[in-house]
Amino acid sequence: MRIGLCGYPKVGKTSVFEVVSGLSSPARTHSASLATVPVPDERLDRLFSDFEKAKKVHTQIEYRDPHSRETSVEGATALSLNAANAASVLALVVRGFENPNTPHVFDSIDPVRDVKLFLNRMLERDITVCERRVERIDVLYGKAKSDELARERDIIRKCIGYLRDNRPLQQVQICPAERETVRSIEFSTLKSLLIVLNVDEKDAAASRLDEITTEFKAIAPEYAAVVALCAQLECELLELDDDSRRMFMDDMGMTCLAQERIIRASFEATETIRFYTIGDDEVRAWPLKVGASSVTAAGTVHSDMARGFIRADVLTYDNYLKAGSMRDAKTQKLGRLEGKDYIVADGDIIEFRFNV
Ligand SMILES: Nc1nc2c(ncn2[C@@H]2O[C@H](COP(=O)(O)OP(=O)(O)O)[C@@H](O)[C@H]2O)c(=O)[nH]1
Ligand SMILES: [Mg+2]
Repeated sequence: MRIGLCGYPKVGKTSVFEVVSGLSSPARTHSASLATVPVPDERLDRLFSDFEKAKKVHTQIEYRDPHSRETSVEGATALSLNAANAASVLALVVRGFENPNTPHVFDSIDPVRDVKLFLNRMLERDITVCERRVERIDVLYGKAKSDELARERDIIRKCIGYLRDNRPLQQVQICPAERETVRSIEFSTLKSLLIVLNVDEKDAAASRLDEITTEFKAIAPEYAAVVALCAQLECELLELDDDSRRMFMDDMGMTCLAQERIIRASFEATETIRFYTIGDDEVRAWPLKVGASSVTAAGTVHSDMARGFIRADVLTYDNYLKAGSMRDAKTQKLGRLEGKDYIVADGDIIEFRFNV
């Protein structure tokens, strides 16, 4: 699961990246810094403490922070959207902090305005990408007519209609078959959206962050998740030892570190659930798209398991807790066998039966 940080210059993208990566030294490519972080998971912790396996494997998220010296609004926007290709989530960082040393590109602080403007840019970008593809299809169609191309062009034209109506593609119904037909296009408005509001030091207290988040959710696009933090303070906190950090946080009215909140919010923005497997040497959490079937889940673990799929032995996490242990759940017959069309639920503990 990949998340691309994007936004205007000097809003705190790199600071937010440092917060999520916990200041550990990230990998660098020529165009971006990359950090892979585990998604906190209480269910996995509990399962792990029960099974005494060698390894605990969390679901992971990769964050990308594009390197950019680009200072023009146009250039920086295009660059950050292009850098997010291959990411399934955009983390749009907007600025709520004042800092006279680094003025905002629009000279004033107005995060609501910035979200609106950036969303417009995303819509415009998607329209441009669509129009380019239609031009290309016209050329190809002129050479050799095909139903496939005609269908693709129809779907793209429909998308252009939505986009011109100011509707991000996340908010319209595109069926999986249509999505598959236009898979060559990286729509930015089809990605999940997490708005990361980088607030001023004076707004860093937990109660104030809650207020701001609630206010922001009301004006943000319906499909977006919202998380607020003061990136500057959070970076400073990460450098302190535990005791000093606790004192500093108490002074500022901060209750928990933003690192965990951002990672959780990122995961929640992706419409992904987690299922669990207990292997010979590891207890593991796996990400899965909401609505995916047990055979897709099997394929996530290993392609052989999907190919030779027989049954999924499913224990819900609630039943596991009720029984208190896996063995008791087995003797009480709380698990059930499911076929390949079973829609996996968040928290399912699954043993796949397969034969290859
Ligand atoms: N006062 C204040 N300054 C911040 C905050 N977050 C970032 N900055 C500063 O703003 C400048 C730009 O931040 P940076 O993370 O490099 O932004 P980017 O260009 O979006 O990657 C840096 O000088 C940061 O120290 C914040 O929460 N409060
Ligand atoms: Mg940066």
